[in-house]
Amino acid sequence: MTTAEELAAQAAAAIAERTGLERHDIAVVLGSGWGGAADSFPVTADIPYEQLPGFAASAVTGHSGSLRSCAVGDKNVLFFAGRTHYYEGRGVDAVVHGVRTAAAAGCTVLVLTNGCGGLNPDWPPGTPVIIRDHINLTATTPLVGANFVDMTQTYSRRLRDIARTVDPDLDEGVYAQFPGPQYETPAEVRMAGILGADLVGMSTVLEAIAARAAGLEILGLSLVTNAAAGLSGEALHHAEVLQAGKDAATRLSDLLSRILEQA
Ligand code: 8IG
Repeated sequence: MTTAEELAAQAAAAIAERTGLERHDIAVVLGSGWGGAADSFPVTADIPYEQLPGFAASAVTGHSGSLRSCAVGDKNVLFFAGRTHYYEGRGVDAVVHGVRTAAAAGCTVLVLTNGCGGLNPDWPPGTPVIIRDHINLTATTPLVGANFVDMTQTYSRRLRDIARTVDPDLDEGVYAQFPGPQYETPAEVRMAGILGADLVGMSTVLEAIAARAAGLEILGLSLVTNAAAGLSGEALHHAEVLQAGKDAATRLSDLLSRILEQA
């Protein structure tokens, strides 16, 4: 039996070998719309997921499936281009394997990005939002046993302040993870709003839980790619999600690079 931690240690060892770097400092998970945000940095290595223990090629259009090591200032940054989603049915360990690998590779800071639906009418598609807190609507967790992780400060005050220094226009919101893969009904979106959510998506929360368990400091950044179901009167399509990401690409990549320089 290989435990989840052992598998992450194997992946971290493979990363060290392929990059020639004993450790990395920051990990960034690139979600829908954020794929281009790593393109401005010098690449040390780009490793297809199939070549790393425990990783699988991504099934979703717009998620490419490789791990890139880049130099950002004096920091070594791991960019996970493509993530495993809970709805793929590979289990919660597969969903958080990248996070555990980042911790095993030495990272102390984790930037989780995603594309999501927005509940606030002030946030049209293409608006980046800082995640202030989250609601876990998946009815599961990557943690097993009496592991009572404190989630009071899941999303780091320090990193949120850096993000807002970089872009004072950024708002903050509460992100709720639904299991997916279907989008919400309008009634489910209203429910999420009543519960205190501003953003609805299918990622990030399970990863944030595993990251806090591993002691990582987290920054969460959402790109609102669509109004949540029922708010715009229109149906939701994955194509509009991809288009919103393309339209926002320059702003997102500027935002992310300036945050990483200070993180
Ligand atoms: I991009 O409206 C994207 N991902 N659950 N709802 C959920 N996930 C999403 C949405 C959305 N948009």
